[in-house]
Amino acid sequence: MYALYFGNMNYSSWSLRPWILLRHFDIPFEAHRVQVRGSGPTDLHRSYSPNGLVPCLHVDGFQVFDTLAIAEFLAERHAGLWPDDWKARARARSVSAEMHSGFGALRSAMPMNVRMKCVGAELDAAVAADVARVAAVWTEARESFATGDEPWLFGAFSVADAMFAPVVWRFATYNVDLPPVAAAYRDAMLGHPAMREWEQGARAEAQSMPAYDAYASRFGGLREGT
Ligand SMILES: N[C@@H](CCC(=O)N[C@@H](CS)C(=O)NCC(=O)O)C(=O)O
Repeated sequence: MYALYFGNMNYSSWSLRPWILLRHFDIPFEAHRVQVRGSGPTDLHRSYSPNGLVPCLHVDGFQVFDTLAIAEFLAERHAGLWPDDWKARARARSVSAEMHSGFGALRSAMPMNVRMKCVGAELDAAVAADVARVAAVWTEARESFATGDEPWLFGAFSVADAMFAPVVWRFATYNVDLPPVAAAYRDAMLGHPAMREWEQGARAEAQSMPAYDAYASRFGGLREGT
């Protein structure tokens, strides 16, 4: 039996990735939601996660930590988490690794904050470059590798979709303009039942982190009615 230790649904972007993967593939798990502080590793997290961070997956008590390792571990045990075609699979792995190690400007300028819907604002050059790269990754995946009718990056839902799920929230939250193929993919992801479930979970959380909520002022304030 799996147990997933994950952070606040509103703020913990890394936590969303294994959570949506488990949900999409209907893999049962015990959910252990913990509070993140918005900083680095802590002794509290070390009590259930060796690197002091969430997410961490427990498998019959054994701890698998770091998002990409959790995804690879699950892909070894459950069919269909990576695309079947070798080129699509290689590209899905490349962009998942790129997401895991890159996009620092985007990540620090737009922390995930699912509840917060901003008006939007012009992006600085480094952030705009990251947004353009994500849009290019999504567009290439959809146009060159997605087969069949499903709307996900490589056709069938894969680890790559899970890796970019928090970026979908960032683009929606901070109202970032996207080219058409990337915008259609964002909208498909926003309609995914597990993304809706994650949003409901985020909205029901009592904890707020003022330092992150303050980012709204850099993005034109909150949209009316949100
Ligand atoms: N490289 C790690 C990053 C994990 C990470 O930074 N997790 C954050 C939450 S999103 C955390 O646990 N921070 C400690 C805290 O804020 O309390 C991974 O891929 O899982």
